[in-house]
Amino acid sequence: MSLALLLFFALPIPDLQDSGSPVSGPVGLSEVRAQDPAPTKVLQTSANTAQVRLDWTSLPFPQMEPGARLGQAMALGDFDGDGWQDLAVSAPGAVRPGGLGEILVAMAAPGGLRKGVREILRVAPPAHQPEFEALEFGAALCICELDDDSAAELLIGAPLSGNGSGTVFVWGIDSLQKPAHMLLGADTLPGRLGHSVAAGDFDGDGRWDLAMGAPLAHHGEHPGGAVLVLSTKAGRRVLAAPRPASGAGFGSALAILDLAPGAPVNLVVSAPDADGEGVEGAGQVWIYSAGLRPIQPTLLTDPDLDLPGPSSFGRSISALGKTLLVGAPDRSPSRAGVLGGAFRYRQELGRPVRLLVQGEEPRPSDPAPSDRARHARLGLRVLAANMLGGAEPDALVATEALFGVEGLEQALLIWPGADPEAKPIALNPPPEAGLRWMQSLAVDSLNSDRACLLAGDPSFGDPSFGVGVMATGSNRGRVMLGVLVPR
Ligand SMILES: [Ca+2]
Ligand SMILES: [Ca+2]
Ligand SMILES: [Ca+2]
Repeated sequence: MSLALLLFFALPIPDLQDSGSPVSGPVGLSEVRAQDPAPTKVLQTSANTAQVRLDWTSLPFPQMEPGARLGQAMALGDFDGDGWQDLAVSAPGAVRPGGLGEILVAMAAPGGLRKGVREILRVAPPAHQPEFEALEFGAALCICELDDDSAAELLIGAPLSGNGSGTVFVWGIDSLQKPAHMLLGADTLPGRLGHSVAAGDFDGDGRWDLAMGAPLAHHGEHPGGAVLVLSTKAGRRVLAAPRPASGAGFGSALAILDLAPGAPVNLVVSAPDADGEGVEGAGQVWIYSAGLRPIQPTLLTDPDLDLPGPSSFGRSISALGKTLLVGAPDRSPSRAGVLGGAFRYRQELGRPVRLLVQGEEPRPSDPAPSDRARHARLGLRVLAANMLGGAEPDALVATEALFGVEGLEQALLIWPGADPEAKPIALNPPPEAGLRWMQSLAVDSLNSDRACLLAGDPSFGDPSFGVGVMATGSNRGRVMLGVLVPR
C-alpha cells in the first residue's frame, strides 16, 4: 500500500451521522420472501457417502500452547506472488508480547499446499505499544490487494482489543518479514470492530476497498451493529443497521457477491440476531448494490414466515461469484427441535433463485428424536467453493451433529453445484477430530489437479486435558488438509 493510501485510510471519520449511510428505514425495500414466485427447491439431506472421501493430512504447523486455538480463522492467498496459494491461519488465543493472538502463514511449496509447505511465517501484533494490547488478534481474516502488485495482503480483525472496541490490522505490505500494521485503532467504530472482514472493489474504481463489521456498534441513533467501509473512491463510510434494533448483530458476517466480471462487487452483510415480523432472532441478510449507491439494500430473510422460534438466518454466509450461501443454524421447521438450514441463492434473470436446503425432520422410529435433532444446527458454517469440478460453485454446509449419518458427531456436507437435484455428499472428518473441526474452511482448487479442503480445528488438543464434565480439550488447535479421492 502506498503511504498516501495509508494516510487516506487513517483520516478520522468527520461525523458518523453524516457518513453516507444509504439506508434510513423500510421504505422501498426489495424483499425476497416466501411469496416470491422464484422457484424454491427443497433438497433432500439423505447424504450420499458412496462417491468420494477425503484423504486427510495435518499441515506442519508448530505445536501451539493450550488455549491458542490455531485454526479459528483462515484465508488463502498468494502472499509472495509465486503463483501458489499460501494459507494464513489464526491462533487468537496465543499469548504474545503484543497481546493475545498470532497468525501463522504456511507458504506453499511449488505445486501448492498439497505438495508441501516451504516455510512457516509468524505474524504477531506490534509489540511496541505499552498502552494497547491486541486481543483476539486474527479472529477474522481475509485477503486483499492494496498495493497493486501480484502478492496478496492480509486483513486482520482483533475485535476484543481496546476493551472490546476492536481494531483492524493489515499484513504483507512491502515485506512479509514486517509485523502487522495497525490500520484502524480502538474507538474508530467501537463495538467489536474486526469481528468480520471482507475486501473487494465495492465502488468500481478498480482498486480494492475494505469492509469491517462491528456487530455491537451503536452508530448514532442506530443501535444493532454497523460496518465500516474504507472506499478508495468515497473514503470512510459507515453502513448502519438498516432496521435499527439493539442486539441485531448487523455486521456479524460479511461476504462478497460478484455478479458481473469486471464490475464492482456487492457487499453482503448479515444480522443473524435481528428480529423478524413477530419472530425474535429470525435473522436478516442485506445485499448492498455494486458501487454502494445510496439506495436501499436488498433484504433476504428466511422464506418460512411461520417458524416457531429464532432462525439465526445469516449466522454464516459465503459467496463465490454469483452464488450466495446463507446458514440458519437455529431454524426449526417444527417444534420438534432445532434442526438448522442453509439456503443457496443464485442470480439468474435478475431474480435470485432460491434453493432450500433444510435439516431432516426426526423420524418417528428414532428413540429420542427431539434430543438428537436439537443439536443438528445445520448451517453453522457454510462455504461456497469449487471442489467437485462442476461449472457452478459447490455448497459446503457444516452441522454440529447430523441426524442420519452414522458415526458422525459433526458433519460436513457438500451439495454439488453442477446438479442442484443431486443429493449431498457427507465428507468424512479427519482422524481424532475435535469438537469444532470445521470451525474455519477453505478450498484450494486453483493449484491442484484435484481440489483440497482446508479445515481449521481450534478445539484440537490433548485428549486428557481437563478431564470431567466440562472437559473441552486443550484447544491448541490444528489445520487439516483433505484431498478429495474416489472412495
Ligand atoms: Ca505463494
Ligand atoms: Ca499486494
Ligand atoms: Ca475501490
